[in-house]
Amino acid sequence: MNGAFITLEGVEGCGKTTQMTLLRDRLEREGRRVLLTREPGGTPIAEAIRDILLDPANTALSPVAELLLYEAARAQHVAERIRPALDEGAIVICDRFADSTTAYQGAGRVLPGDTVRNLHRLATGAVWPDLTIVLDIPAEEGLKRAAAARTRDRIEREPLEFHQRVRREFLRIAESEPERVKVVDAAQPPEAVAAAIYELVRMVLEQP
Ligand code: T5A
Repeated sequence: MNGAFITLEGVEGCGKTTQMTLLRDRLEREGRRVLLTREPGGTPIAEAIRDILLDPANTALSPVAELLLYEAARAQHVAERIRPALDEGAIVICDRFADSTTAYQGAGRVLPGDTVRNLHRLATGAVWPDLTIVLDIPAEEGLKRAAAARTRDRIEREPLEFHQRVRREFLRIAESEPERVKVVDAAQPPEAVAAAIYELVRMVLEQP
């Protein structure tokens, strides 16, 4: 069976973590080898960078430093974990990837899109998702869910308009790359979201 690189994206609290676990369990029941991982993070070095990025105390972090740290974490993650797993034929399911940088740092922080794209190329090499699923929900609903689940991190503390720009950017990316990026309504009950995701993944895995 072939490996594949699948990423889940969306605003805060859209349900990525919940859905990744359900998807992993279902694919493993079919006998497939699956790696679940996340960004920022996924390796010890990238997790250390994650701590800096999400620490609410780091209010002095500049937008450009933030962008470079997300890409630095990604470069390490791709080199150390994602690329080797794909080379071994695993299905890699990643909680956020480069589209999050386009949405949060590009649209959210209003940094230049061409700079962000060039950094993606540098950090990822030729590793790019076969399928990206955007779990779409209004930003205020996602923030409510996330706040109910745990303490707010540095990015979650941004104002609602920031998160609304992020949501619009994910939808724009999906519109501009309809082959790779699919949108699923994340306001549905978890089982319905899981069924929609599985169907999209199945279609990619069954491609010759
Ligand atoms: N970031 C990340 C950038 O700015 N740039 C980048 O390049 C990258 C990679 C990461 C932060 O970094 C930013 C984005 C983020 O701000 P994180 O802790 O990984 O931080 O945060 P999130 O990715 O947003 O993860 P969350 O845990 O907040 O949200 P999830 O994983 O989308 O949601 P989940 O599954 O934990 O669910 C949240 C709550 O909702 C419930 C769950 O039970 C849980 O309580 N829920 C539902 N409730 C009703 N209906 C459903 N369908 C539900 N699904 C889940």
